[in-house]
Amino acid sequence: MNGVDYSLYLVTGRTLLPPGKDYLESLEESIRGGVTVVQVREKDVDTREAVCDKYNVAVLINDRVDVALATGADGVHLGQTDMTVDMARKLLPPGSIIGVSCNNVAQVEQAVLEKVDYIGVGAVWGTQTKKLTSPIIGVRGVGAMLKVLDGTGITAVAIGGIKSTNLLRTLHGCVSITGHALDGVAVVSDIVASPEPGQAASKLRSIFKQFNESSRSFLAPSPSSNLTVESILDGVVKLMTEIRKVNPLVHQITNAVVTTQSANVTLAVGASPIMATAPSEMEDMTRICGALLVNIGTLREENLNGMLLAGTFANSFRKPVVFDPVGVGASAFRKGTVKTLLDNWQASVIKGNAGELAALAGTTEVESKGVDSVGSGFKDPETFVRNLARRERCVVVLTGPTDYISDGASVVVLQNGVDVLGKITGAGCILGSIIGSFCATAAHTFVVDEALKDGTLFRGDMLTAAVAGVLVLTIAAELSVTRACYNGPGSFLPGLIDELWSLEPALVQSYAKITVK
Ligand code: 3NM
Ligand code: MG
Repeated sequence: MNGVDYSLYLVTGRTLLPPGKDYLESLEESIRGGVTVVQVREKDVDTREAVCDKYNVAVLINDRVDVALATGADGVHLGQTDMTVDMARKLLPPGSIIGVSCNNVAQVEQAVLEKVDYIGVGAVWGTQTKKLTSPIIGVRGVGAMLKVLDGTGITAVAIGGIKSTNLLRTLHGCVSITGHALDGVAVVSDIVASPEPGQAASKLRSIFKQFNESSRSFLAPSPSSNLTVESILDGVVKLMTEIRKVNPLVHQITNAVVTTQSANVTLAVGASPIMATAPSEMEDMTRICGALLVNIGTLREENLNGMLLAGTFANSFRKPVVFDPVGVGASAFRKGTVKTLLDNWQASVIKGNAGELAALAGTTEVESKGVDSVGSGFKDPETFVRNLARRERCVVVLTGPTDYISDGASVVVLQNGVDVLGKITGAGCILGSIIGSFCATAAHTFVVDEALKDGTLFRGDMLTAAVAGVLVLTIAAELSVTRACYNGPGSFLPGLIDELWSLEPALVQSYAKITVK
């Protein structure tokens, strides 16, 4: 059976049916709601489900080639410990579909060699439905597996804990650096355990459709393919003018070292800070704010839940999220936290120094000492930021003597700044607050209700917002050291706040040392 639509792949699970719900009734409702392919995964299965024939939906049998043969099913789904693909192919009629479960890149490579029809990638989230025998991959681990399928024609669905509440994050995050996205998602409990399986299926299907229509390309709303220095600087000037009119609220979960100066800097650039951390107020905060900043400096266990909730709510309200993985390389706790946070929600901008971004990317090319980067940085910083942006599916800002900003297509290179920025604490952290302020401004023109109707995870031009943040901070810093009262790091910081307060857009346009690659 060719031309199977894998977009919504239902795996059956009789034991999860709500009390009083009949198995075939639930199945029929879910197919009417939008399920496109069904895998029968029952311990004592012996029938092909006639209801699937009625709606012309492909039926695959889990594991049991004998049952597939006896029932005339369209194919089988094999786990890593089930019968081999070769053996199944010998037993099944020509043209039968064969899919396998894959948990890592090596298993995908094997599946390619065996020329399977599709793979099920899982578990992508934690699940109660099946006792897992392999590690949870996480949304951000799926891209590397999909990349192996480039040019093979093999389709891929993700499975494990996928629900309507995390589907958009799943689809947006499960994309390779080459742009290879999922062909569909496989679901058990979100449909089967629902008293209204038709509605559950229809909700999942419509999110999938919206994703395909609006966010399948790398960054929504528009990848930066024809950016010029002039167009970026025009955008920066526009944001600098708008920020004072919009006065956006920027919700910041940041660290104990910089909280006051981050709030002051936010005010100085024309935005309003709110520094809330309690989990129980995260929904209200993200609802009213224009953007969220999450900074993991001075990380404490009791802040994790708030960070997790804030980012998740921000995604669901389509508010930009700026993430600052301060000192991520310094401890296993910070590394694990960054993985958990980024697997759960989509950042719009990730900002870090070379040591932090190297740790985030899992390379040892640049080392860190606590929160500081050691050595001269990456050999090829442009390729590094471009690939990290593609992998993390967001804008990446690599700070240092030269700053590199990429959305996965273009790389903007900025060379403003002064050494004394490295002699005050939290220069990087205040940059996060300023970028967050411009992201809020860039997203402001989009009405939330309108945003929620489509599959875009965040709105507005996050690349220009990040460039604006870096230019505004570094040029204000250059001006601060020329003041008559400047006398070193102590007088630098108040001078910087004053310069941020009075900075004219036209000055930024003329002082910017910017190139676009
Ligand atoms: N296979 P739910 S996870 C059947 O990782 C199955 O291979 C998995 O159920 C794998 O959608 C899983 O309820 C269960 O989380 C998925
Ligand atoms: Mg099996």
